Amino acid sequence: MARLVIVSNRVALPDDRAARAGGLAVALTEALSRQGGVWFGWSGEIVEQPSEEPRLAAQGNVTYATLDIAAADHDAFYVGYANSILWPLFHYRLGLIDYRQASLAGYLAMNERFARALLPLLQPDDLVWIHDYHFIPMAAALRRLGSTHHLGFFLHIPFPAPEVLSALPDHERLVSDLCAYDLVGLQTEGDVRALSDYLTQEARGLLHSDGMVSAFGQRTRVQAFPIGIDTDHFARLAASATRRKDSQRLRDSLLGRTLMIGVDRLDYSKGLPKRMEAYQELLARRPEHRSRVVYMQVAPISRGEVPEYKRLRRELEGMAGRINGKYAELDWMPVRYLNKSFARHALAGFYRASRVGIVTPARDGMNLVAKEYVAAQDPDDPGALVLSRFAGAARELDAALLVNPVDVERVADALHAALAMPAEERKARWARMMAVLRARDVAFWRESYLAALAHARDTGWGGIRALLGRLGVGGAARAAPL
Ligand code: GDG
Repeated sequence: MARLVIVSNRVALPDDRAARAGGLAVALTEALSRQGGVWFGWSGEIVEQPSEEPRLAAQGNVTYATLDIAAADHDAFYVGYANSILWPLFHYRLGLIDYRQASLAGYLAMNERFARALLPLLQPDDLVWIHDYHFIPMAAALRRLGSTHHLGFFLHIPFPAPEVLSALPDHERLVSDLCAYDLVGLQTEGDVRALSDYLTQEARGLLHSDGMVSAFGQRTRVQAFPIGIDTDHFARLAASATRRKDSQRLRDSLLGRTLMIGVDRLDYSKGLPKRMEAYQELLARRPEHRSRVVYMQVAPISRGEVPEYKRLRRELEGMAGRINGKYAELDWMPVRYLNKSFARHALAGFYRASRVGIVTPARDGMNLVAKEYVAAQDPDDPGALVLSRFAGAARELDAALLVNPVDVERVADALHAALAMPAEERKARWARMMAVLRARDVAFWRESYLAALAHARDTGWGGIRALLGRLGVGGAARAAPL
């Protein structure tokens, strides 16, 4: 079995319990310990003089390799290009893009630096799986250094339509770099369509009947792999969490009222202001819910250094305050707004205690919260999910109440419908969603991706490149005709 090398911005180090608790981290750690390999990425540290050599830590057959970065590089690469240009662009928020050429230069330079540090750690037959928008140019950087490895990429966020993507200066370069991978994994068929449309319309590429795409003088496979969660484990966690202190404390505090829950990183893609508006609309139009429901929004602060996130935080504090100011009673607070994170088991218990899960992002690659909410429910008395049609998860969870999050009146109607939904309907919808989540859990996602990557190495251009690599003529591989 080939060794596995994972590259991601943050590495779930063995001593970081919080980072290792999430379903994705667990799934990747499992594959690493089965196949042996390396997890490589940023240490999370910003230092004055970062070393070019990664810091290594080993646990069993897995090596964790991390690089520190300098403050200026962090500003250009992470805050600047990744989170102030690519994140808003890929989430269709063109107005929020803060484009600077220095950010692009910093992004490319960091990818080169990470590629240079990674290459000496690689063995010829490794499967290299690179994650997310921070590292789109990593394969191209590795190839320039002579790598003939089989390189796979997975994008966790949406892939934008060609008209949106082409608003990015240097978009051709970004997509050309993406084509240096042997396999490009995206969340949904819609994302695959968007990238394929770009390649054929903007880059005069060709789609082949075997699912391969050729463009920019390269050949790659583009395929959808909707990410899942560890469904059965999360369901067990939620069932056992009901006996834990946090869940009991929450239930006691409700005094018999019905709980609705939202759990999101504090991010403008998650549609939080519109969600608050919809809740306010529900209270305004349906007075029967006043004093009877509580909306709890867990929103841990993220990317606090990006100005747009600071603005969003102030906006939400104002909105929650206004709703509470207008509707609160002596013994009832309509919104509980919590800018903090909770342990995973506590969260599982909160989902289970909630009659309604509200997941209304403006755009989301997948949205794991929607899946976790469903998995956490009591099969005998499940809650109802209100879900944005713009979350990747809406493709699989079509038994949820699907909404357009900008249409606050209809979202308010959907919240009402969820609160009023008879038990039989809740059970039927839940059973349909749970069947999908069981069949397509995170292990299924990981195994399908790795099988496709291994296949890409054995067939097509990937196989030829590997052969050239073994013969020691790797550097020439990229220039060969298709
Ligand atoms: C990106 C894409 C895609 C949240 N608050 C707490 C907490 N969380 C956990 C949730 C969930 C995860 O964070 C969030 O995942 P999402 O999928 O909802 O969103 P992003 O962070 O934006 O993730 C997204 C995902 O990548 C995977 O491909 O689905 O579309 O944007 O697991 O439970 N966890 C704990 N405490 C909290 O307070 N422990």
